[in-house]
Formats: sequence, structure tokens, C-alpha cells
Amino acid sequence: MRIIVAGGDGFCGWPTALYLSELGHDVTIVDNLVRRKIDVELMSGSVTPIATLDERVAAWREVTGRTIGVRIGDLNDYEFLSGVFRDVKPEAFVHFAEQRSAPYSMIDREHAVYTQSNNVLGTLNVLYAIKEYAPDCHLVKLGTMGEYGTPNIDIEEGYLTVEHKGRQETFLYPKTPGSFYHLSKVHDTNNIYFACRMWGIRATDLNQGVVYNVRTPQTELDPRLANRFDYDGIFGTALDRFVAQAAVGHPLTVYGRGGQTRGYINILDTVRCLQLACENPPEPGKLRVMNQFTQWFSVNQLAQTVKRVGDGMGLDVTIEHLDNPRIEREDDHYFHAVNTSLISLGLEPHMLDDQTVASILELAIANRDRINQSLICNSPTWK
Ligand code: NAD
Ligand code: USQ
Repeated sequence: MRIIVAGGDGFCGWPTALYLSELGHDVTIVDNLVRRKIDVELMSGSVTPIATLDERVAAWREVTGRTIGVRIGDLNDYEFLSGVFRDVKPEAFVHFAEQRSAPYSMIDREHAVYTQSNNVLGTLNVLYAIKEYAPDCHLVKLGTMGEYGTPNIDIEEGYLTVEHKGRQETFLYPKTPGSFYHLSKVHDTNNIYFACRMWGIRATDLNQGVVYNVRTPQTELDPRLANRFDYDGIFGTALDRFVAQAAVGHPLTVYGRGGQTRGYINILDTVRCLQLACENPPEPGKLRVMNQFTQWFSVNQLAQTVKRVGDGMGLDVTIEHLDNPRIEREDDHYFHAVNTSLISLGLEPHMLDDQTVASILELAIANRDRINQSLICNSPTWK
């Protein structure tokens, strides 16, 4: 298939582009490289050294003989985007290209406005480009489990059937997200659902949980293919971040009481889910929603796991409960979400085990000189 991977220079997008390319798909990466500019803004960076996008695709060609196309530009530049659609004629558009950090979106007004305009308007442009230039193209859009929030009832895959005064209707599942970033995904979902109903577009919304792990078999083929590994308080995500903290002897930063429970997924399963979604498109006019996570954990459970593995490797890992910079439920709250759609398409989940944590820890230890401890607690507060 001809597949565009928008955001293909990022943490999820790069290994996905490699995986789809290895499977024989004709992949074009679209990215404006803003994530690398945000590293400069935050004076942060990846634990792993990452090559430039040009070096990455050249290395992929050298090592595998396969070509990945690259188009540098912004989804919010419609002239650029429509040119890409006219040239590539995509059959699937995999959309990772958003500002994806909740703390970044909560820094101040400018960052909230940037996040929502970048994400919501970027996706709106993609919907128009599909309508105008590739009406059969399947939009495979990354949403997030955090769109749902932490309701006290089971989380379904996208929709909820409600009975009211003896009558029944099925709606998009009610959402109570926890940041301006997570809200941008809810706004996207509403726009995509509308475009499907009005224009007959086919789309899949993948509500992904927090991704952990860094490496895939493809990124391991050459050092220039290495994936990024965020650890700072703004872009680092729970498990990978705890592992980086353990590697440098920093106490693991559990926010508040640590009962916050979320869905998690190994990056090895992320790339497979994207393949399954692309190769099994829904009918025109349909917004299919799939919850893309494999297990759920509380932050306390993750910290305990990292401590056990780190201590087993001879480190003395400690856990600290910090004042929570976020406003969220941190008691032992209810969290029960359905995730059967991707499994029924053929996903065989990689469950979190000590070996995986140990391998991320080895990677962090090998690069510990690149971890700036002053960036570990740089999250803004939500107030
Ligand atoms: P990332 O920041 O590493 O990558 C995003 C990429 O998109 C970057 O390379 C960036 O330069 C590019 N980009 C951003 N805005 C763009 C625009 N307007 N035009 C073109 N390119 C643009 O993020 P990631 O961790 O790879 O996440 C990818 C997607 O998956 C995001 O939509 C995110 O919300 C979603 N997601 C991520 C996680 C996670 O744990 N990382 C979990 C659930 C969902
Ligand atoms: N947390 C801590 N200590 C830390 C970091 C995080 O206790 O040092 C807690 C947070 O308070 C939160 C939970 O861990 O309750 C998860 O935080 P996170 O930073 O790992 O994840 P989040 O902000 O939700 O965002 C990440 C990605 C985002 C994606 C989301 C999936 O950055 O792109 O959408 O995971 S989900 O959480 O399912 O919405």
C-alpha cells in the first residue's frame, strides 16, 4: 500500500515507518521536525543519540535496500499538504503528527493555543485533503486513552449506547480528558466523526495508551536508525522515565499517591497495531475506534516494577512521592477498559516483563551521560 506516515520522525512514527517499509509498503514520511525544535526550546533531548531524518532514511536504504520518501512540511500548510496528496496518492494516511505532551500543553496560554491549533487544525486540513484529493484514503489517526479520562464505569471502544426515557441511541463515548493536549484529541475525534458522516471518509481512531520501550528489531539494525527516548518532566512518559531515573540514581518520581491507573502498550505492539489498522480498513463513512493498549497499571505498580528490576541489577532504586503537578485522580480509582478490537484483528500483545524493563534500563545506563537530572522535575503545574 502507499502509506503516508505523518509525524514519522517521532518516537512512535519512526519505528512504525520502518516496520511498514520492511513489510513491503511504500512509505512516505511527512514531518515538519518541530519536535526537534521543541528539544531546543526545552533544552532537553533524547537519552539515545538520534540521527537527522535524512541520515535515518539514508541508513535504512543502505542497510535494507528499501526507500522511504520524505516530505518536510507542516500539516497546517495546506498548499504543502495538498501537494503531498497529489504526488503520493496515499491509500492510508497514518497520523502521528501532533504536539503530544500534556505538560507542554499546560505550560501557559501560548503552549495551550499552539497545541490545540497545531493538532485540531492540522487534522482538519488532513480531512479536507482526503476529501479533495484521495476520497478513498483511510485516515488512521492516533487518539489517546486519556480522551476518556477515568470514569467510574467501563470504558468502551469509542461509543456508548444510552437508554433514556425508554429510548436508545449510540453516541461517541462521553469524554472527560485531563489536559489541553488530551482535549485536542477529543476535538479531533468530533471533527473526524463529522467528516465520516458528511463526506463518507473512512477513518480509524486509535486510542493509544502510554507507550513504553524504545527499540524495535528495525531500529536495532544500525545506530543511525535509533529511536528517541524521552525522559524529561515534559515529554518523558511514566515507565521509560522511571527507568531513566533509575539509571542515574534519581528517586522515581511518583506524583501524589500513585494510584493513577492508565493503559500501557509496548512500542513493539504500537507498530503492529498500525499495520493491522492500515491493512484492514473500515467501510467508507465509518469511524472505527479501537483502544490501543494491552495492560493497565497504576503508577505505583510501575515504580515497584522498575525498583525490583533495578535493584536486581545492583542499583539502589528509591521511590519518592512528589506533590502532584497535575489535577487528576490519584487514589485507587476504577479503571476498566475494553481493548478487544485489535486483538481480534490479530494483535498478540507483548506483556510487560522484567526482561523488557531490564533492556530499557541497559539502554539508559549505556547513555546515562546524556541524562540531565535538572530536567527530571520540570513539569509545569496544572493550576
Ligand atoms: P513525537 O512528538 O515523538 O512525534 C510527533 C512527530 O510529529 C514529531 O516528529 C513532530 O515533529 C511531528 N509533528 C508535530 N506537529 C506537526 C505538524 N503540524 N506537521 C508535521 N509534523 C508535525 O510524539 P509520539 O510520542 O511519537 O506520538 C505520536 C502520536 O501518538 C501523537 O499524536 C500522540 O498524541 C500519540 N500518542 C503517543 C503516546 C506516547 O506514549 N508516546 C501515547 C498515546 C498516543
Ligand atoms: N506520572 C507520575 N510521575 C511521573 C510522570 C507521570 O506519577 O514522573 C503520572 C502522571 O501524573 C499520570 C500518569 O503517570 O497520571 C501518566 O503520565 P505520562 O506522562 O506517562 O502520560 P500522559 O501525560 O497521559 O501522556 C502520555 C503521552 C501522550 C499520550 C498519553 C496516553 O505523552 O501523548 O496521549 O500518554 S494516555 O495516558 O492513555 O492518555
